[in-house]
Amino acid sequence: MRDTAIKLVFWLALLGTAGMGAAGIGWFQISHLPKRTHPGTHSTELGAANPTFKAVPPISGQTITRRAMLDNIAPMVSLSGGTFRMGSDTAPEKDQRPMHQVRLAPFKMDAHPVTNQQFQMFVRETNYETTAEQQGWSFIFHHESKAWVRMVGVHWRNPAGTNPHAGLDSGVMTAMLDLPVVHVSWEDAQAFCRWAGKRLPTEAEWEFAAKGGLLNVLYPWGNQRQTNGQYLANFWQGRFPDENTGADGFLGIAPVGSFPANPYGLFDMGGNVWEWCGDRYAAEYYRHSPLENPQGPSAENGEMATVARLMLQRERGRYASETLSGLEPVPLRVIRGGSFLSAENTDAGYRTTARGSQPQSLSFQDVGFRCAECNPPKEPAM
Ligand SMILES: [Ca+2]
Repeated sequence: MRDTAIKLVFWLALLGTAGMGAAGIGWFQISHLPKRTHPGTHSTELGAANPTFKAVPPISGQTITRRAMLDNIAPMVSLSGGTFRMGSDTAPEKDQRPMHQVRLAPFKMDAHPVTNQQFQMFVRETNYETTAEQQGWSFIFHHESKAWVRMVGVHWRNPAGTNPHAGLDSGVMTAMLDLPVVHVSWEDAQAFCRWAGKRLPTEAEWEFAAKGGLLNVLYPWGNQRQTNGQYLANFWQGRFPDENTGADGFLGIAPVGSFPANPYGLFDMGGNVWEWCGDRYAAEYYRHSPLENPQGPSAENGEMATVARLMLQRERGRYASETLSGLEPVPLRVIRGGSFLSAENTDAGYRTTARGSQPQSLSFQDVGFRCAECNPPKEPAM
């Protein structure tokens, strides 16, 4: 199944027959991330269907002070760069082929995904509103219907949709501070990075970092899913979506750094939350990506999620096109690392070479990000 599992396929349907008690709910089922969410979530009617694009805050003279505060709670790791082999000729997904040589300049990467505490700093300073907050919904995996649903009222401060009071101020509950921020679109991640004086990692940087200097390592922690009987990352044990054994100690998202770092000193490079990369996504990109510091396909060559593309799925299953009639074509951006909802029988996204993608203006309960920067630093280009 994995040869098709990593591909992004949208199904749009009415959920009125799915037993959720709310007719007219549109939903996507995304085959590479079929997941179960927290129990107790309830779907309500949809918000606006068309995500809003936002301007990012400009870099100001406050950046240096801000960086000092950020570095205190979010250290970065210096990576030497150099040459490595990217991709896989043996993985079932064709978008990982061919394995090819890449040479990277030195760079720095956040030691762990951006946390709610960091994102809260950003929001309090800028009054930034995320895509999910603007459009009024975000994606959650609904375990009863076994599908991804757009759930009203879900955003980074209310990730499970269970707190009706979330959002009354810009804060999050103390217990959430060390969790990776989720329900952030690629555009939200870009805005945070600009504010922090950083940028998103490229996909090549992400894979280089995940491998930790190990040759062709399957997972960031080694070549076996368990080490001495222990799981070294937060992913899904059991057959998704029916059984989540929590054998790694976490049924949902884990605080960052709950598991050992990889040899480069980077935490959570496999599992916990998917992470946005700067690159556009194209399944064929590795066939012609450059040797030096690849940045992903151009705007012309990157794949898009469009109404037309969704319409193509019409013959394959149930959907209601009406709810998305306002959608504009949106670039797909790379996501990496898998999440707490990634399982061996689905995407196994925690493999170092596994590629995922999502439309840049959508947000999900298991997609976050971490920042990178050139070393020595320079003005972010993205
Ligand atoms: Ca887990």
